[in-house]
Amino acid sequence: MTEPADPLNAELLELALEAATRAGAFLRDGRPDDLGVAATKTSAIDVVTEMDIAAEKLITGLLTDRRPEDGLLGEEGASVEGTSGVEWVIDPIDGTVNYLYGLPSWAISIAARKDGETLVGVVHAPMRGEIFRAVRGEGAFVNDRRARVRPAADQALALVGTGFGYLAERKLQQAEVVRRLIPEVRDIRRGGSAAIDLCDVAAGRLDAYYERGLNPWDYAAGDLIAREAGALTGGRPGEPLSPALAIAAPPGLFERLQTRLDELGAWHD
Ligand code: LIP
Repeated sequence: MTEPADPLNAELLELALEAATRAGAFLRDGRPDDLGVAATKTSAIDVVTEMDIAAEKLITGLLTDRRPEDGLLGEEGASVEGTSGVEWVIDPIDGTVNYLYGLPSWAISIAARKDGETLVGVVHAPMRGEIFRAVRGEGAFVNDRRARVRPAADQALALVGTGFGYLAERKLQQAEVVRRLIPEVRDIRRGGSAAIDLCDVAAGRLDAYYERGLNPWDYAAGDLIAREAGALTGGRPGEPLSPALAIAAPPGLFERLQTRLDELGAWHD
């Protein structure tokens, strides 16, 4: 693996990789057979396990030990204003419900941002034995192979990933969007981890992905990885990828899908 050109990016990437791999081993090898729900958030199905909380502590502990001046934003409560300008955006388990049920599609997502720009992104999917990584301007990789998006497919031939929220009202609208879209594409896939879905676009395993209602920790790393692999990412036409709407696809397909999703109301509940 070639060293990133910028020494700061090299340090941030090395730290993100170390934290993600250590958390991945802990989560893969230490998952209790009787794992249960430790708490819920926006609804009874928006769950947190003891392993989410412990993994975030492991990651933030390592990052703070090495770079105490950095800011932290984590799904399970890490929130530190830093003084260095660098902020870590952490999802200790993206795909928590999959992890809770013992399904393999979950990941650790760690991104480093400076002045609002994502410099480094790492997504580690331990049950797949895969680490996706990207440094801004230096391409995206899955393990040691370069990741590239698939050539833009016609929308009718596109395999499209998506996901659903935790509130019934939002899920109703999301289901209506899928009902209208599914006859217009090859098929739909719902993997349960936005970070992995974005990386699968980067690796050419999905033609496109979209979802409404993500949090920054779900997409910060995967967005950079997808863009560095050749995807366009964004929200409504002219808007950046955000919790309102996240879309990722190769140029050519991205614009058509973005227009269609806007017509179908994928951006609102
Ligand atoms: C998950 C996202 C996924 C979405 C799920 C959930 P979490 O994040 O990665 O795309 O469909 O509802 O929000 O909660 O497992 O970190």
